[in-house]
Amino acid sequence: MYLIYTKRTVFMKNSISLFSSYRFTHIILMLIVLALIPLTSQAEKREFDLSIEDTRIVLVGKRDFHTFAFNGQVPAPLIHVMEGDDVTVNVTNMTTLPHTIHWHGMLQRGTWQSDGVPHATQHAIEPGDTFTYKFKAEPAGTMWYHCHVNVNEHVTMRGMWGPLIVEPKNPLPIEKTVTKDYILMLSDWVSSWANKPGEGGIPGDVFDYYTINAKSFPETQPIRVKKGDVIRLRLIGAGDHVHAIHTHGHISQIAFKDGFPLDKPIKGDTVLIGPGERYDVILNMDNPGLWMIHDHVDTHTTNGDKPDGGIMTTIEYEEVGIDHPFYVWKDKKFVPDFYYEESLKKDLGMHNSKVFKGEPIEE
Ligand SMILES: [Cu+2]
Repeated sequence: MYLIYTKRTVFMKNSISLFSSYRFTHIILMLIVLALIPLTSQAEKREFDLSIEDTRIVLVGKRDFHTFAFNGQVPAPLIHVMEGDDVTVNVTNMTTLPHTIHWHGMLQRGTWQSDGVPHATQHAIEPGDTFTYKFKAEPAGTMWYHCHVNVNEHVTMRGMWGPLIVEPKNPLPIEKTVTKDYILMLSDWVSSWANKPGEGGIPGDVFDYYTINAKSFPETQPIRVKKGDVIRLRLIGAGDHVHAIHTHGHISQIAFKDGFPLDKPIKGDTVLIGPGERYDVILNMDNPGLWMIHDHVDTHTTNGDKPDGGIMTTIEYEEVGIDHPFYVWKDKKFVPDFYYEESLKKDLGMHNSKVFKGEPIEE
């Protein structure tokens, strides 16, 4: 009995000293955590205004399209925010048809009524009305936004889509190596509906134009690099077709699917991307030359009934230059920001881009 008592006393004494040292450590840790809170979890509040406007854009040559363009541009403005930010977007519909915006990829935890689906989460925004979306930017990654009304027409051939890039709080090592960042939104168009807003997008439609950021080759733009660059291509399937994006002369490392990092990047030379999907592909620029990037669905490299066109571009290395007699773009006027590469370097926020601005259509 005495023995037991002694053991218990010793045990209790040890427990008390353990407890107080534990409590001391605990308090110190709490103080450290409290001191770090303003640095780590300061969610910015960001508020943006988007209008939806009847706008005429040109895909290539004389091939124009009546679109319902966000802030009068196709693709829509870049929305670039930090993971965890509180985002508010006021959307004003200046067209004659109802619309919504779905924030594709956002989890909308606790904000399901900002998911932008007519008949499920809200009444569609009627002409002349404004609707406010509020959500937390999560998860991080390459996301996008698009109308969710009559998607077969509004998304497929009225240009109602744009990039939503949510920067991760803790970027992966592979992301930190990137020197140049590009967004490529892929879509498909049916020219017979080009100037019939409110119609189109039905089974049996004949798709005959294919675009990157709403332009068909040769009116797309090159990707200009130098040896040693590491480029990130953020591919976004914004249309109705599957695309097989083939890059010549380089190893494509698929590092993210729908914004989520893969445990190990998948290496390849062709990336198959379907409607709604995103793939972030990282490539080391280690092979100076002029190299094609194109859709390997061969009919997607035509404009109407004529090759070459559609989803095609090139990687141009500074080291080899463009002054070669055979090179299709040797005299081309270079337009920076065609892949949002300039906008992505700006401070976080929403960035309109003159490159994508169309002509207003007066009713
Ligand atoms: Cu719409």
